[in-house]
Formats: sequence, C-alpha cells, structure tokens
Amino acid sequence: MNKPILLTGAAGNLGRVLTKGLAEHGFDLRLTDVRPFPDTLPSGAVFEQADLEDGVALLRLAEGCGTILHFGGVSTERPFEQIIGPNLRGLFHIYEAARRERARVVFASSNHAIGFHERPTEDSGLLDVADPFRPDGYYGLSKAYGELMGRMYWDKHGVENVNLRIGACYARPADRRQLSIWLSFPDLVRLATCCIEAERVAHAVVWGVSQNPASYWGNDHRERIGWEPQDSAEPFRAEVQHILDDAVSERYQGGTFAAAGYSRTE
Ligand code: 15L
Repeated sequence: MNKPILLTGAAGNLGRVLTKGLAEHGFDLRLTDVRPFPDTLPSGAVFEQADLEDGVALLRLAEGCGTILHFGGVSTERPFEQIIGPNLRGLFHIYEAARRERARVVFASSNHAIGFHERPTEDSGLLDVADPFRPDGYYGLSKAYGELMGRMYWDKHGVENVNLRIGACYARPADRRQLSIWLSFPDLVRLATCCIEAERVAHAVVWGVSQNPASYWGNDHRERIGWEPQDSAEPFRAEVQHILDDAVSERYQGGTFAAAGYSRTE
C-alpha cells in the first residue's frame, strides 16, 4: 500500500495546484498550512492547520508518510526576522520528521538561491546545479540553506531529498524574464509526481522550469526522477517580451528580487 503524502503550504498558490493535481492522480494526501485551506477538499484528503515552527505538530502530521512535499514557508523577499521562523526553523522540523519516518523530502527551493548569477549571453553557458549558490536576498539565502540541509541529512542520515529550483510557476508567463524561467502548472504536477514515484533519488537538485528555449538553466539531476517538462513559454513571447524591469533586475537571473534593497555602487 502506498504511504500518505504530507504537503505543507497546501493553501498557497502552488499548494492548491498540487492538491488538485495529486488528488486526481489518486495520492493519499495529508495537507497542512498556517492558513485555512480555501478550496473544497478533494475526497480522501485531510487538512490540519499548523505552524511550521510547531515541531510537535509536524512530527504528528508526518507520522506514517512516505514523502513530505515541503511547499510551506515565506515565498518572497522579506526582512530577515520574518524568514527565520518558517524557513529556517520550520525546515529543521520538516527534516527531523522525515528522519524519524524515513520519508523522502521534496523541497520547493527557488531560483533565488542562485539569483545573483547574471543572465546568460549567447557566449556564456547555461547554469548548472553544481555552480555556486548566489542568493539574491534573505529569502534566496533560506532556500540555499534548505538545499544544504538536504545535502547534510542525506550524507548523515540517508534522508532522500529532491530540491526543486523553481523559476516562476504561474498559469502563464507575465514578462520577458518568465519566458526563460516559467514553469507551467501541469509540468509542476508531473514534476512532483516523478519525485514521489522515483525509485531512488539520494540528494538531487532539479531546475523547476518548463521546456523553454530561452531557459537560463542547463544540467541537473532530472534523470534520477525521470521528469521531462512538456510545456513551453514560447507561445506567449509576442504578448510579454516587451515587458522589462529596471537595469539591475534585468542584469540578474533573480530579477526584481535581486534589485530589492540593492545598494552596491560599483
Ligand atoms: C519565487 O521564488 C517566488 O516564490 C515567486 O512568487 C516568484 O516571484 C518567483 O520566485 C520569481 O522568481 O519570479
């Protein structure tokens, strides 16, 4: 019998997409979020409101689960003090629960872990997951920390984890940057499904991006989970390619997150 799946951040934008898509796929879902769940619960799914800082609640929620899809926490740039609780301490509770259950963690990391890499030119290569972290703020820093926590829990405790470096996951791309980093909702659901079903993943890092010809990103560990994105941002090019940001945002992969609070002068 397949073990239940715990999904944190279930009431967030991606959490709601995953809840619907994974329930349609027949997974046994245990959902949690610090906010109430805004939609009708799919049949068989259960929801419990909980704070990521409540380690006891997370241990209980994870009991018997085979996979923890960790999509909870702060999902945008915020002052450091607001990031620490959900994104640093919360992540520790997730990994401790996974260690106890021998569960796999699928972590919603972000392009902001590498957001201060400059956008590729025709001559430069694409970014590889082995390239160094270059977080573009406290939020991106928390995502780099999350990936490294996965590295440590695999090396030390054998807790398997897949870290999804998600670009921009929306119904459709909104600007020129997203022609490179857009992830469609169906590709996200297929990605999560592959992460759950893969035989063995160890510590893996995968770019969460659709099959966009303008992608900034190259090599990753997707062959371990057997995922191939099927959608592309290209059909939206004419609609959005003229939508640009300020010069600092346009220089870096992290866009406006990199430009937020930027004070470097040279
Ligand atoms: C993220 O990590 C955010 O969660 C999302 O809201 C988007 O803004 C995305 O990055 C992005 O880079 O556009």
